[in-house]
Amino acid sequence: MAWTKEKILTNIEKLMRSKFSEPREAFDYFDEDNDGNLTKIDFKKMLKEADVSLLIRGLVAEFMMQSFDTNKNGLVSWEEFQEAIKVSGIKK
Ligand SMILES: [Ca+2]
Ligand SMILES: [Ca+2]
Repeated sequence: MAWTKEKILTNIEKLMRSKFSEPREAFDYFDEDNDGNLTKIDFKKMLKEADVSLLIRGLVAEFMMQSFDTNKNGLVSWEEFQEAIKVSGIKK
């Protein structure tokens, strides 16, 4: 099975829909230390829960960090996360 960007987004969308009632809930769930930011490690966890293959998890997490983290501080804030969801077309 090929892991395209679309397939990964579809899996994440499915996870969001099945497990959380809104994006904020997902964000807070993966923000384990509650500092209001997601790290690359948090994204890896998200990808694990979205059943994305372990082989590409690190790569995809890196890609997500780079595209979500618009101010390039190495963290994804709630504002950046929200914006990324809007742009990617992932619905709650
Ligand atoms: Ca955090
Ligand atoms: Ca940031």
